Amino acid sequence: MSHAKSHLARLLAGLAALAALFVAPAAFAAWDLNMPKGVTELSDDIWNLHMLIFWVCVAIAVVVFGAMFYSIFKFQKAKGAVPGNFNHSTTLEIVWTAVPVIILVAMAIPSARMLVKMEDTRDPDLTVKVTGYQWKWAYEYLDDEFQYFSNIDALSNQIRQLDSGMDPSQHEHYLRDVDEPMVVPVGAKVRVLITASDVIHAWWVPEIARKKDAIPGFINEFWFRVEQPGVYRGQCAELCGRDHGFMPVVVDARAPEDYLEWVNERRVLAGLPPRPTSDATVAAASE
Ligand SMILES: [Cu+2]
Repeated sequence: MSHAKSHLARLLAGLAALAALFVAPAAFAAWDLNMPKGVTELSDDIWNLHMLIFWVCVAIAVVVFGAMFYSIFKFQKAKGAVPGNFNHSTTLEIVWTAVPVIILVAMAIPSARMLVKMEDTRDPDLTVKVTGYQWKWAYEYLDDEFQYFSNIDALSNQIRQLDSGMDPSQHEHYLRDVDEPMVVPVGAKVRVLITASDVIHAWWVPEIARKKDAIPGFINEFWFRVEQPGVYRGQCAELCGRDHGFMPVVVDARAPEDYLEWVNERRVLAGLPPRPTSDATVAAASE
C-alpha cells in the first residue's frame, strides 16, 4: 500500500513540475514553444494572425472534443442509453455545413488581407538587389550605386575545414556570421529584388519573417521594415549545392543616421561622392 502511495506521490510531483513549466513565462521563453515574434512590421502582423487562427482552432477543438467526450460518458449503453432511430436531419446538415463555412470565411478575410500587404512592394524607402551565388550573396544598393559580396566569416570558415582541430563552440555565431552583412535603416521600407546567378538559392531570415527564392533568370521581390536595431541571422534555405550550409544571411539594422554614415563610407569606397544629409530615405525612415 505504502509502495503504491509513494508511486502516486512521485507521479503527482512530476505532473506538478510539468504544469509549472507550462505556467512559468520563463519556461515558455526557454522552450520556444511558440513561433518567434520577430522584429519587423510584417513579422508582428504574421504573429498576430497566427495567434488569432490558433485560438480559433483551440475554440473549435474545445467544442468538438467537449461534445464528443460528453456524449461518450453521458450516453453509455451501460447507463441505459438507447440509440435514436432517425437517419437524417436536414437542420443538422445545414448547421454543420454553414458553421464551418462561416468560420473559414472569417479566417480567410484577415489572411487574404495579410497576403496582399506582404506582396505590396510599392513606395519603398530603398531598394536592394540581392543575388545568390554558390556560395555567397551580393547586395547591390540600387539607389546608392554600390554593391558588395557577403561571404561566410573567416573564423567559421576556418573551423568548418576538415581536420581544422577547432571547436565550433569557440564561435558564438558559428556558420551564422558573414564578413559583410546587409545593412538597412530601422523604420525604412526596404524593397528587395532577388535573383541568382547559378542555381536556386533562398534568402531567409526568420526574425524578419521573409523567405524568398533566388532563381536564375527571374527577379522575385519582397519587402520588410525592421522595427528594432540589431543583427538578425538566417541562412540560404534552398539546397543549392555542396556548400549550401555555408552561406549565411546577416541583416544589420541600424539607426538612420548610422545607416547614412555607412552608405557614405560605401559610396566613397565605390568612388562616389557622399550623399547630401537632407536625404529623403533617412528622413522618411526617422519619421
Ligand atoms: Cu544557396
